[in-house]
Amino acid sequence: MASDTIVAVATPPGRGAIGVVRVSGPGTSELVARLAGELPAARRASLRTLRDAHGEPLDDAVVIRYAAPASYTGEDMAELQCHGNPLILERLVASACTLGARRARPGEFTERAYLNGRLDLAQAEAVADLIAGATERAARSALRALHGEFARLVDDLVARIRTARAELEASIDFADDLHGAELVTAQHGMLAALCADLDDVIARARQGATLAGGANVAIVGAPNVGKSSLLNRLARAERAIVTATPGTTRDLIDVDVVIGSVPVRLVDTAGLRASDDVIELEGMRRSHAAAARADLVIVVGAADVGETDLPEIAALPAPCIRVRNKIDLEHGVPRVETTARGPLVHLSARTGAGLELLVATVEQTLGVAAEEEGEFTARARHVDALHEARKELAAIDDATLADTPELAAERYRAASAALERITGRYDVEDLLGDIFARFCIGK
Ligand SMILES: Nc1nc2c(ncn2[C@@H]2O[C@H](COP(=O)(O)OP(=O)(O)OP(=O)(O)O)[C@@H](O)[C@H]2O)c(=O)[nH]1
Ligand SMILES: [Mg+2]
Repeated sequence: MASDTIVAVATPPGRGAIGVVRVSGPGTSELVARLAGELPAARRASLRTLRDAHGEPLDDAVVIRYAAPASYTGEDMAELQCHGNPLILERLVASACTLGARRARPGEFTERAYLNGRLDLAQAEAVADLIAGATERAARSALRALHGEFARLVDDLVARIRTARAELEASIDFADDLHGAELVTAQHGMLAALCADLDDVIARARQGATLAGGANVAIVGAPNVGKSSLLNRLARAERAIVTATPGTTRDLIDVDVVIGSVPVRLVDTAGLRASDDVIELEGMRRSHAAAARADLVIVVGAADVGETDLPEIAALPAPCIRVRNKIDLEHGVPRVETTARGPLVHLSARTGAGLELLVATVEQTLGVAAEEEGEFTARARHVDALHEARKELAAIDDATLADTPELAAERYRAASAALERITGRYDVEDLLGDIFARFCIGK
């Protein structure tokens, strides 16, 4: 438990009908009693005139007090609902500081909730995602993560890894209890099921990370194919200059848009072609860099420009969607073609025909096509930790199990440690309990 009491304005900056000041920590009751003249009952909305240390009235406020541990942070807490004037709120915070509180750091209320076991780490992160959610779907998914759906999946995997490890370690210590081949078969079964379920969680977490954190999408292609026109279409604003002159865009132009249900940072780039103009060359260098950084690259060609080969694009690590633009010039029909080099969307940035097909293809390629039951938001660090655990499990093979079970056990330990970093539950080893609980007394 923290020993100091923190205070902060909890509502957004600016004027509004109501502004809320939050207080948390052991000094809350005394502080509220000083401000409100007496201590209001817990969990009841009480109208009080708040006064500063000199008895000067600050504001009339609705005071709600929470007694530890039944509060967001797990500590004594109070919410003071004032009139939403930033000057009033600032005076109230300053008065609280005079009376012994200190200003909270960003996220400190949630940090305390985690430290006091009210939330696990993934849930604490979901709180931030819920607040930041750029789309309705992201907000819904963040709420599911906050309700612990993601943490439950991780906890379940950790429990199963521990069981597998406990059984393996038991067989090391009591070598004659289990026949070697039987052990390998049993471990095989557990490992296969674990890896399959872990892969499923990885796919879902990756999707959750895209929903919460968004994706970087670069638009590249030859000059004059309509890259900037496409960006403007998707941004629903004339953000980039469009002209009939090839080589119009010289620098990177990025806009934040929502494509389908994904927050996307969309980057328009300079057209790629042979050139000896220094400005254009620098622009192209940036185009390549943007494509290399992107989570998804949209490679644009056009009906009137002819097929241009961009070999350097083919080598990119990110998935590509190809676009054939300006189908209005060839009386083409909007459609998605499946090609050996990935999906090819026929559309017109000028008329907007086929744009919805591009949106759907982007969602599909980013793996967030349809909202799924139980979808949750996640972070890149969660995906990394899941991959790390997967790598450890993948390294446990028959030879390791049979010849060096200690090494296999160590890999199990590393895998669960990686997973427990997601929820922040990685602490003391209680594996011994796990092991011996599986034996009967006297054995
Ligand atoms: N008919 C038709 N013209 C288009 C379409 N999209 C873009 N254009 C035209 O194509 C020309 C080039 O468009 P831009 O969007 O500037 O092309 P860009 O790929 O950004 O070109 P650079 O910046 O030079 O690399 C402009 O005259 C646009 O009006 C389309 O769908 N149909
Ligand atoms: Mg352009």
